Amino acid sequence: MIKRRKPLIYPSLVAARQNGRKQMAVLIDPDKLRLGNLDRLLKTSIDSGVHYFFIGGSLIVNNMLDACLEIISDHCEIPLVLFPGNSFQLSDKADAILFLSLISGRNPELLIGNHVISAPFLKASPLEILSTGYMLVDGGVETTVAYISNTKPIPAHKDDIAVCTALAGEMLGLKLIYLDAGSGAIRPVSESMIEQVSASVDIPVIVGGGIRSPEKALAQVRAGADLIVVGNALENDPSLAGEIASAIHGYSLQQIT
Ligand code: 1GP
Repeated sequence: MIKRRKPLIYPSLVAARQNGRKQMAVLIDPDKLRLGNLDRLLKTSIDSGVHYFFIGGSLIVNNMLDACLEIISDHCEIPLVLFPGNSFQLSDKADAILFLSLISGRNPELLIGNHVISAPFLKASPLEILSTGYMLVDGGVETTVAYISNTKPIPAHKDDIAVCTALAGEMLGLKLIYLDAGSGAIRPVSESMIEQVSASVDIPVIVGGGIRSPEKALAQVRAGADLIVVGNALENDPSLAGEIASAIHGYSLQQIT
């Protein structure tokens, strides 16, 4: 049996939801890595207290996954969570994996098929398995995930569909809900949808896609997001990670005091 390196992530996500402490993950696509930018992004993330790195992408262009995980874990103790675009993006060099079921879509391979294929590898690995109801929401532009997954996102204004989908995911035993407008979305998930979904379920709610400013991140945590994911906007401006993390820490402090 391989020993886990770091404390489990799920209890910390649940505790954060219960006590109103909001969290932030920086999404790194290993295939879009430019080493200069990665150094800056790591330094900013460490200095500003980013909670997690999510690692993954929709395509495998350079097969940099293991190298990326090694570089990050050589620099810091921030937990590394795989956010796999497909069942090839697996590595036991991470700490955990979002075991995503694409519950907004009706593609059986992404609801259960890929999970069957990867289950034996994951069972034997030291990875913490975070079963996640992954919900794509229309972000105003067709995203890579929507195209590759061959699924339609939930229309941006259909809060009721999002609520029912999240409820069904929770009832099926999924441990997290991830509302994603998709990387590079023009229109992030609406505050109204986040508010209604977050109020309907007890499990932690992750929100990502198109977040480009501390103001938008704050609006989303105020609406009920427990964990904000930011990727695309940091590729050209790693310092933004620090600004968004400060805003989220500031909000969490206000809730506690
Ligand atoms: C995408 O939620 C993530 O799956 C992050 O989106 O890259 O637009 O920040 P961005």
